[in-house]
Amino acid sequence: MTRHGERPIDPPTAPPGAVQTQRVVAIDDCDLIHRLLRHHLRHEAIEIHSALRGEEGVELARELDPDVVLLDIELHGADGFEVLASLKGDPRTSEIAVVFLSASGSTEHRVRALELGAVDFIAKPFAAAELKARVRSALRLRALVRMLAQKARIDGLTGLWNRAYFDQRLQEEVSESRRYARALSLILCDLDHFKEINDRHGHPLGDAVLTRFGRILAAGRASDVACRYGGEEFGLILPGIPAEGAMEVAERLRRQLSEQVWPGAEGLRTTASFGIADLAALDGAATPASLIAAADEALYRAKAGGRDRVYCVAGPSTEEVETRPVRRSA
Ligand code: GH3
Ligand code: MG
Ligand code: MG
Ligand code: MG
Repeated sequence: MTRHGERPIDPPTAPPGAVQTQRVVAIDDCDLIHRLLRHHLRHEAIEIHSALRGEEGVELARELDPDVVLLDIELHGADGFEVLASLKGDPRTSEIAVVFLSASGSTEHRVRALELGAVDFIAKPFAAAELKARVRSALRLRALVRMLAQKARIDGLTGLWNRAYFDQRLQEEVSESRRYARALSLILCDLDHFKEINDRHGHPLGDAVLTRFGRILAAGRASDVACRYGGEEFGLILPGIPAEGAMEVAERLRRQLSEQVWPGAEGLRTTASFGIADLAALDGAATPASLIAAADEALYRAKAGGRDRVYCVAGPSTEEVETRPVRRSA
């Protein structure tokens, strides 16, 4: 599964230090060096891939997304500095930890390599122990950078994706859905009278309600993208799902939240209002902003209609629909 299947509350990146196979691409024009590297690193929990030419190494790095590149300076064709510039200049490979390998003891070379973004330098001929130690340190650094990048996209309270990720992801999903004429729906939801919950039962309980609702949102299909949009507002991006499907999803979420019980907070009922927009219901020039505006409009109507309900704004191809709790007569 690609990045698109990641769940924020079940991060794919193991914490630094955890045992998992990391990948190393070694780029050197000397076959003996490749054999030595494999020999010295044979007991490390890493996969090693080899390239004899710089261009080939860059291709391999794009394809394999390795954690570390071990890079010779003196290569036939593109030299190590050119290879480093290509890796750093491409967002797909710019975060790989690059360690230079070189027979040249030149200070100028080392300084230039570090300035261009390499993280370390190993002098040839290398001792097995130093090679291992430097490769491990580069792998640790890479794991930390991955973890920080992951944290920067996650909401600290609920563990859902945060607003920054929501914006980026919605942009990607809107352009992909338009390109491949695929369905895409957006659900925006807002907890009802949440200020009153905080005021009556205290902020810690308010936080617990946010967290519980976050769990409910995250329990859907792996391809759904559940985000905390801000405060007590949440967004659910549903790739491949048209309005009717989104209505079912939202209705299920609405019911689940309203059925929650809160021991110790007598009389508390938690509900939310839901607004749905379907990309296909917007005109040809649909953008992330117009999709959000349509879902927001629907959410406003759900609030105005009495809260604890799901509303979907009509478009050329969708009916205006609303679902609300079924009230049993006494
Ligand atoms: P409505 O039904 O119209 O949405 O009313 P509301 O009270 O939910 O809306 P309002 O915008 O007036 O209040 C939202 C409240 O959400 C106010 C704010 O203090 C609270 N809130 C936002 N973020 C957090 C948080 O992280 N934790 C807690 N406990 N409360 C939060
Ligand atoms: Mg060489
Ligand atoms: Mg609000
Ligand atoms: Mg609210």
